[in-house]
Amino acid sequence: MRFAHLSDIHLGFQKHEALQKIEQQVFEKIFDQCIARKVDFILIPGDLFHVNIPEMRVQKFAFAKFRQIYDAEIPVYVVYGSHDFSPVSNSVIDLLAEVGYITKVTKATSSDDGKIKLDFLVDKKTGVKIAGLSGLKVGKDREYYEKLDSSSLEAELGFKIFLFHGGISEMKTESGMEGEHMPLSLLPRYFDYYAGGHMHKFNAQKFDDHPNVVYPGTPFAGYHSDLEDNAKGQKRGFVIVEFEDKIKSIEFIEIENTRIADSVNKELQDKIRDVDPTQQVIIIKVQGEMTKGKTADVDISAIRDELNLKGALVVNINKNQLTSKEYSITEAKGANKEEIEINVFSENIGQLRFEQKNLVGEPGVQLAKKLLAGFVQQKLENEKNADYNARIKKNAFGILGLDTDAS
Ligand SMILES: [Mn+2]
Repeated sequence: MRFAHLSDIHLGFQKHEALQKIEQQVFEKIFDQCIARKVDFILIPGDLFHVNIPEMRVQKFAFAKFRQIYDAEIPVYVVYGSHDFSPVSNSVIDLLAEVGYITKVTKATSSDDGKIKLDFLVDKKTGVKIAGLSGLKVGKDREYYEKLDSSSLEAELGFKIFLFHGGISEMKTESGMEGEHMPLSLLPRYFDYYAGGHMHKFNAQKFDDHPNVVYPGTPFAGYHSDLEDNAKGQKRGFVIVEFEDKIKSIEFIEIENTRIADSVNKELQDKIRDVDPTQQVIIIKVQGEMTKGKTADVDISAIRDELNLKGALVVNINKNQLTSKEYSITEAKGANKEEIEINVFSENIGQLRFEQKNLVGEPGVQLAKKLLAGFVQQKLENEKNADYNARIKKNAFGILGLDTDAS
């Protein structure tokens, strides 16, 4: 049996259209994987939405996706996060629960002595017992947990999962974006799995009385700093847990979110929004090293157009100091086509690290030249595509000195 655990999706956070698209694509990919991997149920401990009532575009998207999960007969168990929380059940979470696409986990009653008693709900198919508490606005959480009647929760037998939304001191990271943290001891003990939300980076730890405390982190972004972390290569995704009567494995599934170039473009756009370029000479220098993507994808013309449109006198943008870890081709000049080609090869071959001597240096340039000549051969009249492809391929392998019999 297996379940998926995701959190802090923050649907509706992005204002920029290109980023809204990524926000949705990432969520779609996760749900697609949940269906493909046949998970028995999905846990979402909070901040599914960025606000309790997001704009209609976001709601429409979410309802369509949850409908798919519902049709695939995968139950979804949810608690509020600090962002989509509503003290009076005025959240799109409550709409989704009302139509039956998701189930709100928190079943709390207060007893006469001021204690808060939580009831379990039981997942029909697996028999797993689930309890949880919603995230509240800052500072209120701790009060709630202090009043929690833990003993009845701890005494319950069977495979148990606890959903919560909040920072735990013992799992604190350097990011400092999560606000207050509470000690782990406030969470009831002896659950098999603690499905956490609120912390935006994947974090899974084991403790004596709390065997598996897991935060999948945001799959894309819920703070602006998340986008910066993404640009620095922070892995994003969700978690899939295999279990029988005990946990068998906890796997972090990475979901590719953004091309680095997109976040550079976004950063540039944000920066120029703050300046009034009217009648000004604007000089922008972009520098640094991109961990992924190509420098060519950083779209300077869009920035230039926007500044010109706003009445800038002269716009001068320079990205010569921007480099990428990924291979990118530097332009080269020459008097004719052949010279340009050779210069491009000579300029760029230094980026390659191969042990084979014939692939680097001057021999490499000569080899590249021959290969290019091989590739630009036209298709013969009446030649079938398959025959043409085979001929070009065979020729290329021949130039590389590779045995083609196997192919
Ligand atoms: Mn969050």
